[in-house]
Formats: sequence, structure tokens, C-alpha cells
Amino acid sequence: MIGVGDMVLIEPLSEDTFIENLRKRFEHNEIYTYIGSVVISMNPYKSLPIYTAEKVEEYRNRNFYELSPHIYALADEAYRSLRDQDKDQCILITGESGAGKTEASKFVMSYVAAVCGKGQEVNKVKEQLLQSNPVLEAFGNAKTVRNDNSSRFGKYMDIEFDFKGDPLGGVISNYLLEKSRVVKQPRGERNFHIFYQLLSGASDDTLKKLKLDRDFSKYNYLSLDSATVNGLDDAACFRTVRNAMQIVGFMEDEVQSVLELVAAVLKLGNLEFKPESRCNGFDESRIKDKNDLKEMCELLGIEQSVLERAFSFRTVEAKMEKVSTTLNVAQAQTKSRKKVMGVLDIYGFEIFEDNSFEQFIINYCNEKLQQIFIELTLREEQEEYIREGIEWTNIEYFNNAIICDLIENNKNGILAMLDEECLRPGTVTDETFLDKLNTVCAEHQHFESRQSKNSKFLTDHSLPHNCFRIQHYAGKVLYRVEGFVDKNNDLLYRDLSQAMYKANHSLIKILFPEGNPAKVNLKRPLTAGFQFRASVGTLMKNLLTKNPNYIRCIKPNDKKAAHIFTDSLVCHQVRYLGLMENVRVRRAGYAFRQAYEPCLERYKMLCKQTWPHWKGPAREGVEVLLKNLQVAAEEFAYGRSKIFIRNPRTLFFLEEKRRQCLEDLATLIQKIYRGWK
Ligand code: AD9
Ligand code: MG
Repeated sequence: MIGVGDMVLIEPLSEDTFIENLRKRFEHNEIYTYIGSVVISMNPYKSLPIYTAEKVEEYRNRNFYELSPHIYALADEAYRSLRDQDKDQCILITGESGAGKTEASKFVMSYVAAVCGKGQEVNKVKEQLLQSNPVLEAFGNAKTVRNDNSSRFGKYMDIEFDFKGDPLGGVISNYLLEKSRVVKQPRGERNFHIFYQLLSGASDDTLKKLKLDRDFSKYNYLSLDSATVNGLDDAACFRTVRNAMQIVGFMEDEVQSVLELVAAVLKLGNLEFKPESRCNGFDESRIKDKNDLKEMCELLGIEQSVLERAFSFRTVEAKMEKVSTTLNVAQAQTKSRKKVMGVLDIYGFEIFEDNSFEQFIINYCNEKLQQIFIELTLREEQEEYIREGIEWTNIEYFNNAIICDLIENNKNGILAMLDEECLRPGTVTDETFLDKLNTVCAEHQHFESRQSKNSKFLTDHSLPHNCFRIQHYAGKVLYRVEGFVDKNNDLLYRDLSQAMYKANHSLIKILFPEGNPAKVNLKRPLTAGFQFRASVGTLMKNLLTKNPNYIRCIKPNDKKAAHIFTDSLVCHQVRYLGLMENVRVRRAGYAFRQAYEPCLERYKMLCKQTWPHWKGPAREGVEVLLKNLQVAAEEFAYGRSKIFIRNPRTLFFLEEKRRQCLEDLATLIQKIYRGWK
């Protein structure tokens, strides 16, 4: 073993030894390290031969601590608890942008797919589950300065299993896609992959049908300074995506409709408007060059005059609503209770030079996940000790509940204030929102700060005039308010949705149901912030009902490069992910615990008094067993319902004894068998 596989065993424990251990293991391609049952994953930025079919077999049905740390061990443990103990699981993957969350989620999914169920039907479901990834990534991922394949939406997938543990299908929920990227990308970044994939990979014939030109420079929406990504073959990806769409269940004409839509968006980006005279109090505008408009209308089956009229009364940025919807890969086949494994892969914490509404939402979501981690791992750990009557010394840890509250509080949280401002009659601008924020938060903070010194809304006079700053758990972030009101309102003018609804195009009609004149809804649509807060709330409730498994991803450097380990960067992540506290809690206590009955069942063969049956209470049986094996008394503690083992080494010792015992037994059986022959 290179370094120490479980941080709980590091001696002496300090931030330096912790990081040194990560570095040493990273240098030897050991990218996974445990903190008890939590997996730390370092992004190697190169492909490693550790995800082969042989590796899957190696980790299959083995105990968590038996082999060297691997994401497969976590996936195996989660799958087996789901199948054998009927406990719904969730895999929570966190870490900043580029740390390896999406890759980790795919390794977990492919592991589970490899070990669960067999047969033609089951294989089809598995294939559909796995192939949903390239489709979602094509439309929801993009190159950013942080990550060449950055997820610009949050994804939660519930994989459903029947009572035997065979997969039935999956339900994918998507969270707030960064739509504004379609229209505008920061310097050095790209639009969503699909645009480049289509232009690079489609046949000449397809492009002709879509009225497209292969040349990126023809399209305003495709930034030119970074149109290609090193090591990324857009044309090959296009073939993968086409194939994946077919496997997931798109019919050929549906694929065609989707591509028409993509082409229409590119055309839309090329429309240029010129201002015209004022008419009915509106700024009227006219489209300069009508060819793109004409082709766009042909692609979407919309009458040109209808769309032109809709465009003419307002100049709008292109905002395509609902790029993605819940994808129901397969319907349940049985009425018995389904077992569920949820895999959560969201966008990582982001601090850019310029942070807007999107970063605010992304970082809020990360705060909520950190909150769940704190709640479950740290607090639950302490509470379990108290429940089990085991002595416990309190560990101080940072609780980010105060930041979540600052953002989501119903009354004076930032999102509530933004909504209030968006709904207020009169002139509403990003600046009026900021004024309100500064006044209310400052007052609130003043009140709060009398109770605690932790003010997280940072008001200092050095801030640029249109910004506010928040002290997130992962660092200070400066947000520029420009666009907050507009993005939160997320309004699409009715003329436009109605024009779209009139399209003779199957997909467009579904995408703009609000354009149906029969269903004119005068109620204001919910704001983006409100919807996000509600869906994150539902997600958190859902996660809390499941048994959590954690993968904490760390990015070794800022260069997207292999072999570079930047101490300061890793140290920052170790701190904000609360990993040191995590180890301390584990070490202060006991690394391993198990209810008395299964523990006795597993190891009873190691002692004559407990084998083959122990007649008394299981707890006493375990006591006799451990005494008999001469395990030192300080190595364990007896809880009310569970035995607590301090050190994983003790567990290795028990496992090793058991293995020897089984081997001896096998040899004995062979001898007897030969004797018979
Ligand atoms: V973001 O929040 O969506 O911007 P992620 O999802 O955390 O981010 P991602 O999984 O996309 O990061 O990883 C970034 C890149 O690192 C990948 O495209 C791979 O090139 C690389 N990577 C990550 N994990 C591994 C791995 N286990 N093995 C090899 C990896 N390469
Ligand atoms: Mg990702």
C-alpha cells in the first residue's frame, strides 16, 4: 500500500500529513483514499487502467476495507446494501468544477450496471441508463475555463431496481440549465457541445437539410477564440451522441426534430435587429437580413410573417425554454416496492472573476449539499454515539446553515428579496435590488452579529458599486448584480411563445405549451430562483430518506494537467470540504460499527464457544468472541445495539482470521472428499 489508504490511520494527524499522504498516493496513481466510508477522489487528468472488467470482478462482493481504496468499493457496498438489506441509497458527489464528479458518477453507474442482473431485457435497460450520459452531456455540458467538459446543469438520477436487485429503469431530474450560455459565452469558453458536434460530425447531406454551413465562423453564437478543444474530437462525439439517442429511445424523426431545433438556434443567433420608429409606445425593431429568418422559419415550420411580427415588438435575447425535461428511460415492470439508488452529480462550486446569477445559484446548491454532508456525517456520527451510550467528546466544526439561511430564508433571504423586487410594481432594476439587499442584509446582519460574529453577507466599502459579496463555505465570492432581475424573471414574451406554438413542428409545440391561446394564463410564471429553491428543497428531502455514500472530489491543479499537484490548491479544497473535521470525528470515535447479530454471525466460526450456535444474547456472544481472540479492550466499545471498533486494523485482523478459517475448512473438505474416493 502506498501511503495510508484510510486517513483515519494517519499518525500523527495534521493538515500537512493529510496532504502529504494525498500527494504521495497521487504520485503513484493511487487516486482514491478513504476517510472511513467516505471516498476522496483525486482527479488524475489521465486515463488509468483501474476501471477494467477485471477490476470490477476484484471488487465484486468484497468487504469495503478488504482491498485498496477504490470508487468501486463504495459502489459495491451501496449496491449490496440496497439489494440485500433493502436500504435505498444515494451517492453524493461533491467537489469544485473540474474535480471529477461527472466522471465519478459514470464509474459508479457502469460498476452497478456491470454487477446487477443479467438477461436481454435487463441489458437493454442498463444500456439505456448508460447511454443517457452522452446525450445529456452534448446538450448540457460545455468547455469552460475550469473544465473542458463542464456540466452546466445539475443532474440527479434515481436508478430503480426490483426486489432481486435487477435494474428496472431510471428517472433523471435536471436542475437549472445555464441557458444564458446559448447566447453568450465568457472569453475562452464555448457554447454547449452539441453545436460544434453537429457542424463537425453531420454528413454534408444532413447539414444541407438543416441549412447549415460547416464553418463555425458563420454563427454569432459560436465563439471563435476557443472553438476547438484539445483532445476532443467533436465529429466522433457527434456519432456517439446520435447512436446514444437511438439507444435511449429517440425515433429517427425525433432525432431529426432535435437537430432542426439546434440549427434554428444557430440561425436565431444570426438575426440582427435595427431600431425603427416608436409605435404604440414600444420600441419597434426590424430584422436586417431576412435570409436567416426565412431558413429558421422553414426549419421550424413557422410562417415567416408570424415570427417576424412576434420579434418586431420587442428586441429579445434568444431564450429557449426547457431544453431538457425529465427523461423516463423505462417504466416500472412490477408493482412491488422498487429499490432506489440515487446518483447526484451537480455543477461544482464556482468562483470566477465575473460571477453572475448562475454562479449564485450553483454555489447555493453546493451550500445545501455541504449542509447535508455536515448534518449526516458529522452530526449523525455524534448523535449515534450518544444514542448508543458511548462516551463522546464534542468536536467543533463549521456549520454552514447560516449561509443557507442568508440565501433561502423565506422572509429576508436573498432569493426572497430578489423575488419581491421582481414582483414589485414600478421601475425595477438590478440596482434597486442591490439597494434593497444592502439595506435589509446589513440590518439583519447587525441583529445577527450581536448573537454571533459570523456575518456572511460582507459589506465593506471597497466593493465595486454593482456588486455584493458572500462568504461561502468554500470561499468569498463577489457577485455582480447585472442581469439578476432579468434572469430571475425568466420571462418569454407571450407573442413569442404564441408564435412558437403555431409552428408546424412536433417538438416546438411541446416546448412552448404556454403559447397555446386556449390556455392563456394571466398568472405570472414562477421565478427561476423560486423554482430552483423549491426543487433543491425537494431534492434534499429525497436525499435525507436514503442512506448516503460520499465521494469527495479534489482537483490537483488549475491547469487541467496530469502529474501536477499544487499543495495550496489541494489544501484549500481539503479545508472547505471539511475533510480534517471529518477525520477527527472518525478518529475521536470508532472507525467501524456493526449491529451485534450480523457481527456474531460473520465471525462466530473463530471461537469454539460461539460456534456453531451461541445460545445467549448476541452482545454477549460478541464479547466472548473478542475476548477469546485477545483483541485489546481499548480497541472496541459496546454500544446499546452495536459493537464499535476503533481501528480498521482490528477489522482487517478479524477478516484475515475468517479467511484463514474458511481456507482451512475448504482444505479439510477436499481431504475428506479424496479419502472417500
Ligand atoms: V463540473 O462541476 O461539471 O465543471 P466535474 O464534473 O467535477 O466538473 P469532470 O468529471 O467533468 O469534472 O472531470 C473533468 C475532467 O477531468 C474529465 O473530463 C477528465 O478529463 C478528467 N478526469 C476526471 N476524473 C478522472 C478519472 N478518474 N480518470 C481520468 C479524469 N480522468
Ligand atoms: Mg460535471
